[in-house]
Parts: sequence; structure tokens; C-alpha cells
Amino acid sequence: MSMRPNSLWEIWANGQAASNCWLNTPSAYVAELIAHQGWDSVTVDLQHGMIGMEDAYAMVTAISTTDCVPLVRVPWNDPAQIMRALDAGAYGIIAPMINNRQECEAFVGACRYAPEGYRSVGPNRALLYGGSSYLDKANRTIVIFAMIETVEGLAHLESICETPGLDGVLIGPSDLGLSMGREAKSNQTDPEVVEAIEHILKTAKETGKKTAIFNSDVTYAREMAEKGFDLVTAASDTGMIRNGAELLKELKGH
Ligand code: 3PY
Ligand code: MG
Repeated sequence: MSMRPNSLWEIWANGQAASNCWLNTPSAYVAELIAHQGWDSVTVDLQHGMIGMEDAYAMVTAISTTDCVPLVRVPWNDPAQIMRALDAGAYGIIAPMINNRQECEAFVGACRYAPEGYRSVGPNRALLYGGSSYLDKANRTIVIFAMIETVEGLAHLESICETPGLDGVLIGPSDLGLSMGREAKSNQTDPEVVEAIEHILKTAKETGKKTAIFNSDVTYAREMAEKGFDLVTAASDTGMIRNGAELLKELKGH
């Protein structure tokens, strides 16, 4: 039996941008509901939001009732958390705040089995989800993104992007803005931050890496896809609930 493919690779081979939805809510049901909407991938966020590793197991399982690709943002560049998320069946790992080559190499190593890395063997649920060739194929199937969201990461961008085994970089516009002494917000229009975002996009592409960006607005996310990003976050579970709650204003007539 072969390993279940990661459809993100197919989307990229076709020159398309993948649509991603962000999950902050510790709920398998919410994860399942969103995965059924047809997003190419969803990201279970263990860094911010309210989700713990136990919640993440149930969420990743719920997501796998669909073809939606389960990604996990780990709370930090911590091999222990990365390995647990992978063993639960995450088909992609996002590590926050990668600042230099050394941190990036540690990240890649935690995600890859030997000889490419030092991921420990014990795939458990990942074997059920991925299939019996998981051990042989995981290194080439699982997608890993280093987040560029600090001035230090920007300063070491090229060497981070050149790290062997890294698949792509993901821009965190809020932290990036804050780190640059600008406003911490998504959907950046600040010229200095926009310039940095474009620089990251160009450098990552030149080094053959995939490019991803967090956004909280659908129009902005579409623009990012048109600029050439390979994966765009366009919405989150909590954002959708907040938008839905605006209906109360309609009810009240203001
Ligand atoms: C940021 O904008 O800093 C992020 O990490 C997005 O989640
Ligand atoms: Mg961030």
C-alpha cells in the first residue's frame, strides 16, 4: 500500500494557490465542520488560540473525515511538540518565529526521519491516516513551513530559505509588523511591511521554496494568491463566528 498523498503538492504542481482556514477553537466538531466546507487545508493552531495537544488529536482525526489537508502550527520550534503533532497525523507543520539557519535546521531535523533528520519513530495514528508506506514516504509527503515574522528572520532570510529539507516559508504579518516597529496587524498595507513581505516572497521563490501568508480578509488573501503566494489563509473559525455575530446588529437595526 502506498502513502496517502498530500494534495497540497498536487495543487502546487498545477500552479495553483491553496486555500487555508485557521482554527483557534478547541473543538473536533468545529474542525470537522470547517474541513467539510472545501478548504484545501486547515491549520490547527497550538501557538495562539485555545487548543491543547489533546484537542489537536481529536481535531486532526475529525479533519480526516474529508480530503482537507490537516496542518498544525506548533506552539514553538520544539521537537517534542512537532513529533507528537506528526504522529497524530499532521500532514504539515508550521513553526513560529524562525530567526536563523540554526533554528531552521533544528526545525527541519525534527520533522524528518533519518538520514535527513532526527524524527523519532512511532507514527501511531499517522500510520492509520497515511498508510503502510508512511515511514518510507513521510519525508517527501509532509509539508513544512518556517514562519518568517521577525527582523532577525528577515536578516537571515536567504540562509533560512536555503536550508535543505525545508519546503516553504510562511509570513506572520502581525509579528513581522511589530518586530519592524510598525503596527501588529494582518492584511498589511504599511509600505515598509509590504516591502518586506514582497522581499520574502521573491527570495523564497528564488530559492525554490513554497510561499505562504496569514491573512484574515478574503479580498486581501485573493490578492496575495495573485501575487504568487502558494498558500493563503483567508479566514478563521473565530473570525467567521465574529462575522456571524454581526447579524445581531441587523436584528437591532444598527
Ligand atoms: C502573525 O501574523 O504574526 C501570525 O503568526 C499569524 O498567525
Ligand atoms: Mg506570529
